[in-house]
Amino acid sequence: MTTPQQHQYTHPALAAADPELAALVGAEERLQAATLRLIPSENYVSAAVLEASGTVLQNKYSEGYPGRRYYEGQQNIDQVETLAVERAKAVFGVDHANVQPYSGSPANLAVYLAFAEPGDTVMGMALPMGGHLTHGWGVSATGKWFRGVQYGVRQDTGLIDFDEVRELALKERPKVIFCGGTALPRTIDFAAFGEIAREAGAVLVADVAHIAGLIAGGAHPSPVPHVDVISTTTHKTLRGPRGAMLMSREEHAKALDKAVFPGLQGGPHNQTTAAIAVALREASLPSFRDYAHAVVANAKALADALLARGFDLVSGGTDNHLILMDLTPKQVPGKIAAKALDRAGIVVNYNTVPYDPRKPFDPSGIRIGTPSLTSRGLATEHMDQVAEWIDRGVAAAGAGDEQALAAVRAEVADLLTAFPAPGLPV
Ligand code: DSN
Repeated sequence: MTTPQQHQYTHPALAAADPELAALVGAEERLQAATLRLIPSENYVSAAVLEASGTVLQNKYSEGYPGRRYYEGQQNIDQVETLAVERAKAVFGVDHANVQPYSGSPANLAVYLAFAEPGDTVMGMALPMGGHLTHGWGVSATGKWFRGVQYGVRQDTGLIDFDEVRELALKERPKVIFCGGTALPRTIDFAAFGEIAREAGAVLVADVAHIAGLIAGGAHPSPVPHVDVISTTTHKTLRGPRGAMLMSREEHAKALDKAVFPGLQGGPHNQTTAAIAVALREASLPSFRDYAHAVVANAKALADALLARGFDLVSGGTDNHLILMDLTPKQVPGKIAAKALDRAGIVVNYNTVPYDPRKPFDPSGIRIGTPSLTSRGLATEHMDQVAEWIDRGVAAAGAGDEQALAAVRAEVADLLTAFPAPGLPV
């Protein structure tokens, strides 16, 4: 049981004012330090990003945009937001950036508000194929308020079939097409999507939330020459705070800005904007390029080590930070494997695989990725060990062997002591 005193050195005011909450923060710090975090959409932000997101910028209202606010006292806030915007433009090579969306789903909703009317046809990748809820999937507002048509991947290859995408786009004539997703292990062919969107007369949106850091670091091709809008969260491979950005050519700047505010949101979260600015500064440094390439090298090495142990990887491997595994051949359902791995100190999420015969809440697969372990400094030479732990964990899940899971947990924690996580107390 954590006592608040153990953590007073990191959050003294919090520990004094609210020991119960401070204890939970301390427990989470220890959990993040001692476990191998493989959820591909998670990461460790730097201490500088953490500090920026916990500043007095929190106290300020600033509806509007720099130089055009509805509240006074913006002498510093305007500069904070301008820094974030200018850094986003420089890192991604775009004309325009809006750093105010609260997160990825509101950012995508703003895109619809800018370019479509309720009832219009919109197109994106189906959620169980690797897309995102907000790409027009039925249970999301985007699938309820718009007519969502969905493409997928081929069953035999696990890859997007561009003949199918073209045929669907030309038949359905969507106003907006989304490319990108949440469980795509392969490079996104933005040029192919661009050609189809132009033929269909659609606005093309690249949702690069998962791969934004890889793009910034030159480890994934940039969508900029091929798409109308780029939507991204800032907290995945980009390693910033939980937030989002919309980027575009100048011609779409007004429509996007108007959609974010006043279309959907009120005051921007200035402490988050500041932390985004810090993360973007970090992303402009040579060390970030090394990190982005290391994320991919680690994922490829991990995929090879898993394949060597008989794991079935969707599309046969990975080009990026993410690996999607179908555990059917191992005869362990994804949820049972994910929960057992959690007990073994390896944090993953259960996930549908394309054409999954099981349900989303009890699917066949698990999804893993290498951003967090790379941020801790683990390298390709460690990936065989990681694959071995996953293999033992999945086997122990099938056999109900809690002792084996505990043994893996101890080994994981032991290795990780040599790789302190950014932003966490040592
Ligand atoms: N929740 C994010 C992910 O894990 O990929 C997508 O929104």
